Amino acid sequence: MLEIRLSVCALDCPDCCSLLVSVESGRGVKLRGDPSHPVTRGFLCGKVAQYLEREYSPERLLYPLRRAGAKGAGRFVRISWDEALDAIAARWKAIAAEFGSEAILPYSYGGTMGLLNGSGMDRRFFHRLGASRLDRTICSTAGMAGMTEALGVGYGTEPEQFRHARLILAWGANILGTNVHLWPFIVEARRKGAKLYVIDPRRNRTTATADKHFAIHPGSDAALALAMMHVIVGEKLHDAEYVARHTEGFEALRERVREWTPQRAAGLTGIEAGEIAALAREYAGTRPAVIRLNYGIQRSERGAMAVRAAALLPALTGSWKDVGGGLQLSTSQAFHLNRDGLERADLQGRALGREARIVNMTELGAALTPLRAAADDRKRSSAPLDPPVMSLAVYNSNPAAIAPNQNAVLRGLRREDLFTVVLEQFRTDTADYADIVLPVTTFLEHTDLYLAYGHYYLQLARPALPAPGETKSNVEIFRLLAARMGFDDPCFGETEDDMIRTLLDSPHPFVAGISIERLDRERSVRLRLPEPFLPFAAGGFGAPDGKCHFHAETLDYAPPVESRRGDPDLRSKYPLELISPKNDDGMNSTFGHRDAVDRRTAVLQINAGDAGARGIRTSNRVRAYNARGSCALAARVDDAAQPGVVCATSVRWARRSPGGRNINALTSERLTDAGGGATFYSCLVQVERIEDR
Ligand SMILES: Nc1nc2c(c(=O)[nH]1)N[C@H]1C(S)=C(S)[C@@H](COP(=O)(O)OP(=O)(O)OC[C@H]3O[C@@H](n4cnc5c(=O)[nH]c(N)nc54)[C@H](O)[C@@H]3O)O[C@H]1N2
Ligand SMILES: Nc1nc2c(c(=O)[nH]1)N[C@H]1C(S)=C(S)[C@@H](COP(=O)(O)OP(=O)(O)OC[C@H]3O[C@@H](n4cnc5c(=O)[nH]c(N)nc54)[C@H](O)[C@@H]3O)O[C@H]1N2
Ligand code: SF4
Ligand SMILES: [Mo]
Repeated sequence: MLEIRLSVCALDCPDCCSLLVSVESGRGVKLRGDPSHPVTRGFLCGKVAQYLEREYSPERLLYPLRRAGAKGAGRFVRISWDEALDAIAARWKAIAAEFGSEAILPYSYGGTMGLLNGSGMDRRFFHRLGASRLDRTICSTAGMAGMTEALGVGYGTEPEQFRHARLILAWGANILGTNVHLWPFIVEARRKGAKLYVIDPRRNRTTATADKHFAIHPGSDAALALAMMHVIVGEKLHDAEYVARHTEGFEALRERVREWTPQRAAGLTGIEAGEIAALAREYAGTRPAVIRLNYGIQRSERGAMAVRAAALLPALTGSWKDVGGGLQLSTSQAFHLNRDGLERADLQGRALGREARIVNMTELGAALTPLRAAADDRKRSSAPLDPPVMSLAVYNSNPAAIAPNQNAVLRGLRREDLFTVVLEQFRTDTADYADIVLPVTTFLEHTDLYLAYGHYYLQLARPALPAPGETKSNVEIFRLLAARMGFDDPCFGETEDDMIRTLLDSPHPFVAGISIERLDRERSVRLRLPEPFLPFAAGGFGAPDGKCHFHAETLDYAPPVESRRGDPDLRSKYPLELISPKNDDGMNSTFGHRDAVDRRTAVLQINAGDAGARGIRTSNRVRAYNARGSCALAARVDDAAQPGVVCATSVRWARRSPGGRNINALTSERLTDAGGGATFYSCLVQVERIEDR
């Protein structure tokens, strides 16, 4: 008998699709996008259309495992849940007694966007334990810092309005690869004559279809935005009325951007001055004009400033007034749910009598190798940790593959005195280093509530498929661990539905009228926002006075240390700028077990001139390297990467790469200008051909 069940895609993607799961005798046979969902509109991306391959993969982890070989060797024996939970509880009690509970560090990120399994029972558990807190900076905190500085809040234009735009700027945004459900709205706009311009250092599927591609130097976007402001203000193309009513600090801004001539920006961005001026005029002169920023713009050392400067543009032109205008980086902060009630940070007080220390996840390598890190001369956000990290609890993440400075991370994970627990679906690079592996359910198998970061619909998913083997959800595992640790606070006895009710218990008008009963009926519910939603048409910015503050005194740009205009000593040794953007068929490292994904992430794109100078031809094996490490790849010589830039789409499973190192052996733990973010795309390397013997 064929039955259609509803679900929600939990992957770390702005689209947060609504799914239809065809189920036959308890087994999933097909996944489709829900045609009735206003953003999903009946289709899925290629990688999730095939998700049932992953769901039923023979590589799924089905039973708890205990390590039976050297760390990293990947040899394990099956144990029972009781043995696994008892072993973990006993070890954590011993570590807490000897070193203090902050010697235990949770490490999680985007495996699931579900609130309960992503930041629910786990947070309660680690707060009550008094573990170190993790600053989750690996992806978006630089951009969020920039947005917040500019707008005071972190949300913007809804995707449905892109169909009304006449000019669309995709800025560090590979829409066809990473945000494909925005695309139909862009197609609709272009059918009515809209133009799509893309600002991106490399050619990709999105630039290939665009009306114009501005091949900017990595990490120089703030200079471009400042020069656009120079033209807009200098030529009085701004919306004087909007600026007067809804912004603060315009006179100082006018002074500030005076020096940011297109000529000056041209030298920094690689985009000709005439092109910059024309772009600024067209942006200010076209209504509506909308900007899609994505996180690609903020993975550089100047990432926060890049987002901040770009986010000021629509306030200058008054574009926020237009249906189909404005800007979107994320929509997530409009979901004013009761996260405090879900996460229960107050439980730290029970454990420690204070808040626990914070460890930045981007600096995991340094956190796990404190002595080595202290010997490093580079500037760090914190001193070596005391107490040291003696246990790492990894879930929803694969740090051995995705974290920067991989050699430091792996050195840390190999420490015999580090007790590592990994909750996983697959035997990832990180699972190979675990002392205990716990098998978890997929999003098709558990209940969760989902906000989105690319639209304004809140969604509920119930299990669509049975959980295989002995898998359990993160929520259930942390509930069981709480019992083992003797935590008797009532919140550890809550059901998933209790937790959802807590989340919905919020006084904010955006979530008014949304109950779990309504979610069970409708599954996808629009936040209570006007249609169309124009967040800043009449001010309403996050600052107390409701205005957009230019703060011109701190608005500026200097090239990243690791860039073509950065540190001369580094540049002379490592003259190429490496970017490692998302693979269109992947999801960070989640589909690393697929051969097709592995092949695509094994390639280094290099410009013909740079390749020629090194005797490199397509298909040659090459080594990219710098002082942090090296990574072997297959060269592809073309002009997709501009001169001076090399590009490897990410993230390959390190285990499948020669030498067990992927591209993150090259990337650094240096942090962004604000927000403490990762700087994956500010990375200088040298490339050489590997001679065949
Ligand atoms: N298919 C697929 N989809 C995904 C993911 C995936 O791995 N694969 N990952 C998900 C996640 S975690 C995230 S955060 C989002 C990210 O979504 P995006 O931000 O769209 O993805 P990125 O590939 O990081 O960057 C987008 C583009 O920015 C360009 N870029 C790199 N450096 C710069 C720069 O300095 N300036 C400018 N202007 N552009 C630059 C890259 O070449 C890339 O084409 O995608 C999500 N969706
Ligand atoms: N070089 C380079 N490195 C990067 C990036 C880049 O562009 N270039 N991108 C960075 C960015 S933007 C991000 S967001 C990070 C992403 O880094 P991560 O958040 O670590 O993402 P994934 O690599 O997809 O790993 C997620 C893991 O969670 C597991 N998982 C899924 N659902 C569940 C669940 O319910 N429970 C548990 N316990 N596990 C689950 C999956 O099996 C998968 O192994 O990578 C960063 N690293
Ligand atoms: S990864 Fe993104 S586009 Fe693909 S199904 Fe999931 S939410 Fe939709
Ligand atoms: Mo991300």
